[in-house]
Amino acid sequence: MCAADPNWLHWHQNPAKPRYRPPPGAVDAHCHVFGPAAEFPFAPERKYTPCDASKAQLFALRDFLGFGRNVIVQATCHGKDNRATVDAVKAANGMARGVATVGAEITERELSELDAAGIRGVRFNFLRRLADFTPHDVLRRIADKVAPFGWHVVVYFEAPDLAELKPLFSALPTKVIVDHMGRPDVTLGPTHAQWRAFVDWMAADEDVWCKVSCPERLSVAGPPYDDAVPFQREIVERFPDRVLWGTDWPHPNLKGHMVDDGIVVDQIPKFAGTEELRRKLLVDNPARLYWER
Ligand code: 0GY
Repeated sequence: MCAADPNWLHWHQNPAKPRYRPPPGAVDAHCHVFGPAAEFPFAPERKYTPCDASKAQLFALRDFLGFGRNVIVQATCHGKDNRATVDAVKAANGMARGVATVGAEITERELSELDAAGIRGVRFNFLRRLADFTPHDVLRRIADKVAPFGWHVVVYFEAPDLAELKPLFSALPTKVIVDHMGRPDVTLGPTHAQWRAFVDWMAADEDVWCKVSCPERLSVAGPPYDDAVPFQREIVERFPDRVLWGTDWPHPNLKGHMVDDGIVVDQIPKFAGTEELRRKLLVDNPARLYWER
């Protein structure tokens, strides 16, 4: 099954082999599996219907790009039904961890089962086109439930919404991992108050981590997405121990052009300029967050 919207592109079938070779054990810390719908139906409340993207296809991409591990993140099209994510994490034999989406009704027993399967966090989506916002008190109750498991909270929001959401996020009893740098408007440039507010928040709160991912969603210049690099570089250099990176495969909701996963891998050395920064970004940080407790 694939998107009904004719402008929505299928994920890249033939990505370039990256010239950059990630270090051994490198983690693609933001990717998804979609269905297959025949086995794992999409959520009735979803706001988009993606193309199937199976665990076998994800693992093949991982190997092709030179990565060793994945963090598979529940996407909104599967709602709170985490079966596809859990199935993929289990099938990876320790080479994947997962981030789930749950409601406040989740029980300790269900959380234990997810934990045993390899889930290490819960995700909340604050993009209006993707999901209905979780009320703040509900998010807080869920965070209180997952904190004893050593899990973290993953949040996806757009830059103009940070001011309103920041007090909620900073009061949580867990680490907070921000998807795609909080989606800055790159046309405003890295000196703009909106981006400074995000960097200042990271500087003030050591529990905030950031995925320097999705240049293809932020860029207006197009591939190889050089206009996103100053934003990625600033975060990697200032907060080298609190950054993650991911492909975002299979890139739901992309219109205009489909990203080539090889090109985003080749972008990594542009914003993580040393071996040490790249090792922290791709190996040490995700290993600490997802494989050690
Ligand atoms: C991403 C980005 C998007 C989709 C989702 O959960 C989702 O559906 O996060 C998007 O459309 O920007 O991280 O996959």
